[in-house]
Amino acid sequence: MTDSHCPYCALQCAMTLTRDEGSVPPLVVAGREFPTNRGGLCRKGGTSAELLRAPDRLTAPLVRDADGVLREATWEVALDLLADRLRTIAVEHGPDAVAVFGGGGLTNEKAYQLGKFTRIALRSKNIDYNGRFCMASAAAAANRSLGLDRGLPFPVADLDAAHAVLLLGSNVAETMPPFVPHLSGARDAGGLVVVDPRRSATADLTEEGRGMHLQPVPGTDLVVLQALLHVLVAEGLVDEPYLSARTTGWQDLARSVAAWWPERAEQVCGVPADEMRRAARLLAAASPARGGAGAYVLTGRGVEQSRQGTATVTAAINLALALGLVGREGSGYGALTGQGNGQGGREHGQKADQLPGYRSITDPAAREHVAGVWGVDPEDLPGPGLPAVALLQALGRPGGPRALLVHGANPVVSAPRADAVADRLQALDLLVVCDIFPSETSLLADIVLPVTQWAEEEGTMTNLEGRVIRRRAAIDPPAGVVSELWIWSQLARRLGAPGSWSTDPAEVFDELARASAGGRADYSGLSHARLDREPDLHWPCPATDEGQAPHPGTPRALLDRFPTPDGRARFIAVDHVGPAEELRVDAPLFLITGRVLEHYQSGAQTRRVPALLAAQPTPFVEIHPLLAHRLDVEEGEEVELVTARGRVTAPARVTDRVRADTVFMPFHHPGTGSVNRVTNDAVDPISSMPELKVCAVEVRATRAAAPTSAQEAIA
Ligand SMILES: Nc1nc2c(c(=O)[nH]1)N[C@H]1C(S)=C(S)[C@@H](COP(=O)(O)OP(=O)(O)OC[C@H]3O[C@@H](n4cnc5c(=O)[nH]c(N)nc54)[C@H](O)[C@@H]3O)O[C@H]1N2
Ligand SMILES: Nc1nc2c(c(=O)[nH]1)N[C@H]1C(S)=C(S)[C@@H](COP(=O)(O)OP(=O)(O)OC[C@H]3O[C@@H](n4cnc5c(=O)[nH]c(N)nc54)[C@H](O)[C@@H]3O)O[C@H]1N2
Ligand code: SF4
Ligand SMILES: [Mo]
Repeated sequence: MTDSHCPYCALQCAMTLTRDEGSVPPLVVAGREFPTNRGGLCRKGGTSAELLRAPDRLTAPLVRDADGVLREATWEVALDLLADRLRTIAVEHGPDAVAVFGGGGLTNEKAYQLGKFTRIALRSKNIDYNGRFCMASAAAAANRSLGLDRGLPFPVADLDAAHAVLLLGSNVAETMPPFVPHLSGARDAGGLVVVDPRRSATADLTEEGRGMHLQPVPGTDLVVLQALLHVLVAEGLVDEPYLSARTTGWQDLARSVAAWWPERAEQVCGVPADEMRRAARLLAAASPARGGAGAYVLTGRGVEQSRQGTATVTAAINLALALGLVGREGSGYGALTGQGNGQGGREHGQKADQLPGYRSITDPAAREHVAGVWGVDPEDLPGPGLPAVALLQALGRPGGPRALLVHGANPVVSAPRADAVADRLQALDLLVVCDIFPSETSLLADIVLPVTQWAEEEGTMTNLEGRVIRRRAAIDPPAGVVSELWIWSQLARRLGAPGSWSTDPAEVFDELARASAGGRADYSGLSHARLDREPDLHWPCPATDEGQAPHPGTPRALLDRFPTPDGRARFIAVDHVGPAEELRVDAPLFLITGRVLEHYQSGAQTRRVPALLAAQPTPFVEIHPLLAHRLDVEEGEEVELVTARGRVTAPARVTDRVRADTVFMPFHHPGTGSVNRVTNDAVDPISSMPELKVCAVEVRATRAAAPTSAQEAIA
C-alpha cells in the first residue's frame, strides 16, 4: 500500500494506492483521511487508476516521417534528432526561437527543472504555461494588494467554522466535491453567498435558507463587489481599527465606491439592490469586528478569466480588507487554485517573468542567487519572455519562435481562439509534445515523447492551501515510458548545457529548495525525507541554522504583517470596464464557459475513462426555456454558436439554470463542439490572462441555419 494524492485538481485529495495484479488496472485507489478531503474522492479521482493502462497510452517516441506520418522510433533516434533540430533552429534564428509551454499539473520538481532547462540549456527567454489561463489574475491581484500569492493563505479546514462565505465565480460542488463539507458552517448559519450567472450545483447549496445566490449579468462581478463595499461604508460596517492598523489607501478607496449605490449597480449587474444590501450585512455580521464567527471571500475562474480579472479580484480583496478579514485567524480572502500543482507550478520558474522561489527574473539579486545555484553567470540568464497568449500568437511568425516544446498542456482544446492556435502550431518548424496520451495537440507534433504519470513517479505537489505534499510511485510505468527529468538530462547533455541534470526527484527537490531560499515561496527547510515524516507543512518553510529546530512551516500566512514594503495591505481602487466584446445585433447573447464534474480540463485524461465518458459523452449548450422558445430550439436539438472567431455546434440542454440572455458551454471536448474555437483571446492588461469566460455570441438551431447557408451558396 502506498500513500499518495489524486492526479487531478488542486484539492489534491489523499489516496491509498494498492497493487492488485489480478485487477485491470493493477492498482486500486481508495480515499484516505486528510484535512482537505476527509477520506472523500470525487468521481474523477475514484476512477483515476484507469488512466494507467488506457488502451491508447503512448509507450514509444513518435517521429513524423517524410510522408507526414507519426512513426515509432527508439529513444536514441528521437532524442538525437530532437537535439539536432533544436541546435539548428537556435543557430539560424537565435535561442529565443525555441519556446516552451508548461503545465500546472507538473510536479514541483518538473516545473523547476523545465524553467531551468529553458533558461540555461536552451538559453531561451520564451517559457510560459497553462497557468496563465488559470491563476494569473488572482496571483497578480494578491501580489499587488497583499504582497503574497498563496491561493489560500490558510488551511482549508479553517473555513469550517465560518458563518459567512462569499464564493464568486466558483462551482466547487462540481470542481472540488470533497471541498463542499468545508462550507457547512456557513450553510448552517445561512451565510453561503454564491455569485454565478448560472444556478450551478454550488448555487443549489444556498437553497432552503442556507444562503443566497446572486445571478449577475456575465462579466459584471466587479460592480456587485463595488456595491457591497458601498453598503459597508454607508452603513458603518467597516472594521475601523483594522483599517488604521493594517492597511493603506482606505480613504481614496472609500471615495471610489461612493458612486456605486446598490440601485445604480443593479442597472449594470442586474442583481436586485436589496439582495446586495442583504449580502453585505450578512458578511459584516459574521466578521470578527462585529464579534461574528468568521467570514471568507473566495474567488474562482468565473470572475478571474476576464480581461478585468485582476481588477475584479482586487475588488474582492478590497471588500475582505474593509471587513478586516485578511491576515486574521478564522477569516480571510483566498483564490481557489485549480490544477493539481497550480500553486507550485507558479512558484518555481515556469512563468515568463519568474525565477524559482517566486522571484522576479528582472531582479538583479534574484538572478545572482539563482545563477549561483545553477552554476552559470547571471549575465547568461535571459530576461522575461512572452506570456502564454502572446507566445502562442507569435509562433511561426517573423521574429517569433520556430520551435515549441509542450509539457503538460493541450492548448488545441483549452486555449482561447483555438483554431488560430492550431494554425500557429502548424506554422512552426518543430512542435514537440511530451504527454501520456495522444492528445489533440500531440497529433499536430513532429515529435511526441511518452512520459510517466502520477502513480508511476516520485515528487511533490503544492496544493491549494500551500501545503507541500508527496506524490509517490506505486507501480512501474509501461516499458518505453520515461520521466521528463530523464528527457531533460539527456537533451541537456546533447546540447552541451552547463549545470547538473539529476533524474532523481529527491535531488532535484533539494536543488529547488536551495534555489528558493530567501524567495517569497521559500522551500529551503523542506526535503522529501522531511515531507515523508510531516505531511502538514505549508510554505514558506525556510532552512534554519544547524542545531536549531526546523521551521514549522506556515499554515497561516499574513497574520503578523503583510510582506509589502510597509507591512500593510494596500487598497487599490478599480473601475468597471466590462467584457472585451459588447453584445451586438449579430451576437446578441453572452456565451459563458466552465466545467462539468466528470471531465477534467481539455478532457485528454477523463475522456479516456469509460464511465466518465459515458456520463458526459458530448459537449452541450445550456439554454434558458424562454430563449429556446424564441429560437425555436428543442431539448437535445443541435444548435450552432457563432462568434467573431468562428462557429461550433452541440446539442441544446434547455434549462432555467442559465439567465435568458446567456448560454453556457463546457470546454472539455475537441472537434466541432470545442467551445474554445469561438472564445475570445483578449487579455487582462495586468495579468495577461485571457477572457475565457465571457464573449458575445449568436445562437441558432442548425436546421434554421441550413437554408441560410444554401441562400449564401446561391448568392
Ligand atoms: N470537474 C472538474 N474539476 C476541476 C477541473 C475540471 O476541469 N473539471 N479543473 C480544475 C481547474 S484547473 C480549475 S481552474 C478549477 C476551476 O473551478 P471553477 O472556477 O469552480 O470552475 P468553472 O466551471 O470554470 O467556473 C466556475 C463558474 O463560473 C461561472 N461563471 C461564468 N462566467 C461568470 C461570470 O461572469 N461571473 C461569475 N461570477 N461566474 C461566472 C460558471 O457558470 C461556473 O459555474 O477546477 C478544478 N477542478
Ligand atoms: N473556455 C475555457 N477554456 C479554458 C478554461 C475555461 O474555464 N473555459 N479553463 C482554463 C484553465 S483554468 C486551465 S487550467 C486550462 C487547462 O487546459 P490544458 O492545459 O489543456 O490542461 P489539461 O487538459 O489538463 O492538459 C494536460 C495535458 O498534459 C498531459 N499530462 C498530464 N500529466 C502530465 C505530465 O506529468 N507531463 C506531461 N508532459 N504531460 C502530462 C495530459 O494527458 C494532457 O494532455 O484550460 C483553460 N481553458
Ligand atoms: S476533488 Fe480534485 S483532487 Fe479530489 S478526487 Fe476530485 S479531482 Fe481528485
Ligand atoms: Mo485551471
